[in-house]
Amino acid sequence: MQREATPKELYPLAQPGPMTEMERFMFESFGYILIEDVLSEDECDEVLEAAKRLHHSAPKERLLQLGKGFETEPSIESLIDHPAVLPKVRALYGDRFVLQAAWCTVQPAGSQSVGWHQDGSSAYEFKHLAYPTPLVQLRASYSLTDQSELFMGNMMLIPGSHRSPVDLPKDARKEIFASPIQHSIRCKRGTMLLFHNGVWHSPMPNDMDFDRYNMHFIYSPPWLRRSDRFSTDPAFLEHTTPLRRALMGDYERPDTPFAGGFPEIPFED
Ligand SMILES: O=C(O)CCC(=O)C(=O)O
Repeated sequence: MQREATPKELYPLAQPGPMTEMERFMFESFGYILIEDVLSEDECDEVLEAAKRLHHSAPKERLLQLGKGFETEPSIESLIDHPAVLPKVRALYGDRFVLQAAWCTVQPAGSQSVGWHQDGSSAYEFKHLAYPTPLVQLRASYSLTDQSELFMGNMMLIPGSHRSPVDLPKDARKEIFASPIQHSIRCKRGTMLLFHNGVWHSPMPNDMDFDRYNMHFIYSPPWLRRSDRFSTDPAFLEHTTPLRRALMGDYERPDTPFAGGFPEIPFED
């Protein structure tokens, strides 16, 4: 089984902004793309401080995800429509999508939560909808702490596995090195990873003496039920921008026929 770091030449590296034809090809082939340096050091510091505030009173034993931090933390709110990333989301979904969840995730120092999975709902898995598994949760993950070497809580993914008609074998799902074709992403903090819900993935153990933080934003078609909140805090809806308000998907009548309940999202272009 592969135990070496994935050579960086194999990474599907993309640039900030609109999705190029090559980036689209890479996303469709691997199910993920990476953009480096989306956040500056200062921006990472700011979002990291916010992440630590959110997790302040939570137990630090294993992987823990806390939702809707954007409601109270402006630096997290500002990532909802980051100009490096949002055009990619639009390229994949068109102009009708929502922020289905935003999870601030810690993998504490000296802990591990290896568990290979596809994203979605275990109540009714997306792979039962159709083959290949449709894109229903598009995850933009910002690394807030350094993951430039292995065993820093890195994301591991199996490129192309969103197109596999068979599951990752059960006996591999708790293995760090689950498959010879996995990618174990080594990235600087400030890197953004965008991936398809069907891609099998897992966090790597964090052997460091500091906690690993990632900030995840999950974009979905407008009819998918939100998973980090039943509804968005009215105070947040009041003070945020029109674009972010629309991306919350708190429609007054979402179920009217012919999409009548889904107002247009006020993109600037
Ligand atoms: O932050 C992480 O390590 C990723 C967590 C994860 O795999 C998930 O939420 O599906």
